[in-house]
Amino acid sequence: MIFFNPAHHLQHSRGEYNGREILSAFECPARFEAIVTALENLNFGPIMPPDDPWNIGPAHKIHDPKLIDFLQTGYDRWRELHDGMTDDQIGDAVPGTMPAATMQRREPTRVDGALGYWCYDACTPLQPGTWQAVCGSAATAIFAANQLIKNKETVFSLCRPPGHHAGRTYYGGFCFLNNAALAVQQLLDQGMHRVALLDVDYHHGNGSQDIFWNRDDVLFASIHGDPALDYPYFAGFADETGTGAGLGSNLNIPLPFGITWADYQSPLKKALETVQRFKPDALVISFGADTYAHDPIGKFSLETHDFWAMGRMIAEIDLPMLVVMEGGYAINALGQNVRRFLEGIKNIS
Ligand code: SP5
Ligand code: ZN
Repeated sequence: MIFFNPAHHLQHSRGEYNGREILSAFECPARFEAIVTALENLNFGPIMPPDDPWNIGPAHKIHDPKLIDFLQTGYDRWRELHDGMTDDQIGDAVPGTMPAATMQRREPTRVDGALGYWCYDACTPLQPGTWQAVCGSAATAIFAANQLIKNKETVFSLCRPPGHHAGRTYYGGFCFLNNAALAVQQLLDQGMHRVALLDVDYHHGNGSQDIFWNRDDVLFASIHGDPALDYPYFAGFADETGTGAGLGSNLNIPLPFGITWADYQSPLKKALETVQRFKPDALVISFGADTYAHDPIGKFSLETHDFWAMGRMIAEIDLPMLVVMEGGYAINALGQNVRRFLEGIKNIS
């Protein structure tokens, strides 16, 4: 079955500054439409919205409640700060100042400062409908987790906005709440004992790593562009292996630019062997198609047919699986890339 967020379009970033001009936003509603269109006649069961698009379930176990509250109220506070102006005049709420490592971590009382306390980059705007879109995306992943518990049959959660860059106390990277982490927690809360989270988005899933860093009931494994070279820059190195009870249940495999499917297979095999050794009850996959050769942000070189092989290789480990959509920005190929991945998982040629 496929679940999707009907409120996704309420998040529509106006653009990204590249130092010279504002480019049209990479993370945009058209991504979602392209995927839905490509999946329409896919033999993967019905495509449906979550039963309750406001149900963010175990969010308080995954995120600091103060972060959740900030996401919920942040735009209204931004609006109050610009008393008398319309939403269009005010524009999106984006931080301009983030604390450097040795500065004070105290939440500023005014929202324009608080933005930089909770959000670590400038491409993740709060807008009038952000909270609705974010809840809908989280609810989609949680509903998919409930379905997986019921049927044990692979489910796809078409989340937008994405989630894997959102950590326990921060948001960023187009992500607000961590949809995949919420799905993992929901599976555990519904009776599973151990869950693995495999992240094959081009970017390191720093938020997911942060959330499960000290836990031994969740394995986090990620294959991604080397953070010495690319976003998120400050997490994702191979020597990050977890702490406390979680020591050894975090695996990072950073790779250089230009990786082809021939290069990707053995890191993926290593990640899957680690997943199997963990003996999880289910596998959640943070899937991003930004590993595609012609992605405007990602710098790997996978082709559309390679996503089929990737899906096939992952499905061979034979666990109940929940696929959560993350990144992927080459709109004209995105639908096919997602479709081929799902077909690989289902072994549909
Ligand atoms: C979910 C996800 O994939 N988030 C990625 C966030 C990446 N944000 C930084 C993007 C920097 C884009 N630089 C544009 C270069 C265009 N040539
Ligand atoms: Zn990504």
